[in-house]
Amino acid sequence: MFSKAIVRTPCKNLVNGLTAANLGLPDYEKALLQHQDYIRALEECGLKVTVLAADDDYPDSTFVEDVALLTQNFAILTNPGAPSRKGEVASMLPVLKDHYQIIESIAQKGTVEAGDVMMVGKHFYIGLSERTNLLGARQMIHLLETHQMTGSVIALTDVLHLKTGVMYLENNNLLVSGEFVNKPEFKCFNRLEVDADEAYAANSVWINGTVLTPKGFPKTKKLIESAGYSVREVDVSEFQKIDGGLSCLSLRF
Ligand code: CIR
Repeated sequence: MFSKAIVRTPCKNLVNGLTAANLGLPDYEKALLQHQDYIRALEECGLKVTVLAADDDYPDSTFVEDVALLTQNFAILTNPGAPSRKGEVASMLPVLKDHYQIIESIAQKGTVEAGDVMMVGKHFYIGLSERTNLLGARQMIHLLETHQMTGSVIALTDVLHLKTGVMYLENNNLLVSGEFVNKPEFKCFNRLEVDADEAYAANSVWINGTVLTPKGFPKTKKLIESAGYSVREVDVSEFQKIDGGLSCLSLRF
């Protein structure tokens, strides 16, 4: 169960966020409204939400999930692989100090964006992507092992981050799309396969029994409901335009 979340208000400079999507520029006012509803959804799931101020120096800074990995006992500040995002880490440190006594870091040359890190109990799958390299993943596994947890790497080629295409919904249920459908590493899970034309919704988030799912993906909503979850839709269309998924808008712990 989670009790808290951290989010960061989108900045005006959001329109300059990194993207490979061909969906046009985000509408800032709409993004702000969507972000407010996202916060409401987290609160409906019982989370106390810390809302950080917008930071125009970093267009992608609303995607807080990428800059830290939060576990029950300790936190790890990451080292984003995207050069324009590295500076986001410094301002997360004082925030985490309010919640954690132990804060580890990924050191230079090793890169990790925590959108590539999927928690399954005390095990963490780490995607090797354009943003997360083997050196960073090994550092993270070492840190996890130091704290009685484990990690393993997963190769990926088609999506930005691991959790863009696969999400653990607890109770052994794994939402999978595209290249993750037949990954041998995930054979042990009850896989819920997201249709290719709704692949964006593979990034849905389990929070205390409810699954937050992006609005506008009816087949995936039904799929998740049929697995026994209640679903809360959140419209995140403006974040999708800059490759942002639902999960990357918050740190949950
Ligand atoms: C980026 O490319 O870094 C941002 N525009 C989107 C980050 C999305 N993060 C995530 O899926 N974990």
